[in-house]
Amino acid sequence: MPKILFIQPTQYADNGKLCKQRKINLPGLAFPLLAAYTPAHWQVELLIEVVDEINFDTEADIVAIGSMGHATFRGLEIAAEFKKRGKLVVMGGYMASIAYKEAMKYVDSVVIGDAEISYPKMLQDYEENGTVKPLYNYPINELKNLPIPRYDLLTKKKIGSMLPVQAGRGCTFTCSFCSIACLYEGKYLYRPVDEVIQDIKEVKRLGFNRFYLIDDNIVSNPKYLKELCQKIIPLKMKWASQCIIHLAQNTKLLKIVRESGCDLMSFGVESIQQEAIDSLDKPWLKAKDHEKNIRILAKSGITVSIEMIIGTDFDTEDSIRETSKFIYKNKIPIPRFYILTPVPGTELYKELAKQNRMLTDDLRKFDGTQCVHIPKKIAPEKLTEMYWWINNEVFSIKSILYRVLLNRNLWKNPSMLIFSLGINFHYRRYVKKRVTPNIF
Ligand code: B12
Ligand code: SF4
Repeated sequence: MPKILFIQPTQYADNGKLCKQRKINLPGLAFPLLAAYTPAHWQVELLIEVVDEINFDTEADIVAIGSMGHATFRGLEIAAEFKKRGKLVVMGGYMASIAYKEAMKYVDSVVIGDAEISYPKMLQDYEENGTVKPLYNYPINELKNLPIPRYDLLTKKKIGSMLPVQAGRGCTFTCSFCSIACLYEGKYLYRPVDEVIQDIKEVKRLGFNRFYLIDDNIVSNPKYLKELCQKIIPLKMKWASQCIIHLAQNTKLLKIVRESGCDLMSFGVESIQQEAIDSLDKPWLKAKDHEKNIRILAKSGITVSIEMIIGTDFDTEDSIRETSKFIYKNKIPIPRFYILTPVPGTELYKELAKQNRMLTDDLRKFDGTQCVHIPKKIAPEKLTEMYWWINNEVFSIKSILYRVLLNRNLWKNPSMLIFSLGINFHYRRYVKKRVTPNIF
């Protein structure tokens, strides 16, 4: 019986050690989904390195490695070790897709983007010829008839309280810094509502009352979201996702989103300065509306998680201090920051490279915690210093207590209050270790 070993690598911390956790709260869906596409006569194993140890003496015929952000470098190390042992190694996921020419130097095969067509073709090639092609690139044009993911591969592990379910893939917007925009170029595909519901029912059957709806902007199609929510309501589940903050402005949609059990959403508000937002090709996002939108969402009962970028050409030491005040004043329960990182392949990278403003090509440094370009109004070293400053500031005990414990909206939902406290202290620990407060 042939065997495939899927590996989701972890990343390195500043001290050179691998990031490990007791459990994973938000597992990715790629491998459980690919496992469901694997013919029944194949044996499948999944290792998620943040909780599992890698067995380099595996009897697997193919080792398939994921590439999310800077964890890719650990992935390449793992690939090298398996190659040394004569294994056939393949790679897929965002980073390998965007930088496929680089990835192809290290592995036997790279799958670019969606793998629904490519992956079965690759296994077939292996069975017929004992080997695979160096590159598979078969984009899909619809997201229909996906099999139910092999959730059993996740439930065997130490995972938290939710499982992932996919609604859409890609995004209708094309923000200059975004890997989704780079890969999907404005394409947004969504699954038929009933297929999404089928997966949610499976999650429920497995004993979970919460799921994470994977979609880069779940309000892209309000009609679709409304129908989906209407069908989620009878299932009595809780869910989280991410979307543009404009959800706050659609009262009817927000109401049904809440009724369907959504209690946590992540919003990319990027910056408190409009010029900075405009410079990221996101002019439809209005900084002047941030506070009002956050208030509406928080009052509706949604726990607001926001993502912000520092290091645009409009950032200064002062603007970063103002950003910290903005988080505090608006009692944002779950804030996250990244240094503007021009990932090769994105419009932002092309622009900065053309202007000779890239400081390094060492992709190991592209982890969102180090400045790798030359911003106009702040020195790169100062920006990196301010990144850790703002994280230390917002994840200080004083700020956590004020934003979370003294947050009246969170007290209406004690489980989200406890969840938010837990996440904040978790991020605080990561910041102390100088690791991006994200993996959880
Ligand atoms: C869930 C998630 C997480 C989870 C789980 C991570 C994990 N390791 O599994 C958490 C919260 C921990 C996380 C952390 C991070 N994430 Co994340 N995450 C996501 C999210 C929201 C969903 C991923 C998912 O399950 N998608 C559903 C599956 C079905 O789609 P897919 O992953 O694209 O997989 C398909 C294909 O790409 C392909 N495929 C994928 N992998 C492989 C591997 C092989 C071998 C093959 C053949 C095919 C293949 O097959 C699938 C079916 O077609 C995505 C956004 C997104 N839209 O995907 C971001 C995203 C992937 N994350 C991203 C980033 C940057 C990170 C972090 C680096 C953030 C940070 N600075 O810390 C960390 C890295 C953590 C780590 N060590 O791996 C970026 C990736 C950008 C890039 N250039 O690589 C994304 C795209 C978000 C974004 N908008 O920028 N993440
Ligand atoms: S709206 Fe979000 S997911 Fe869509 S392109 Fe912009 S940053 Fe990326």
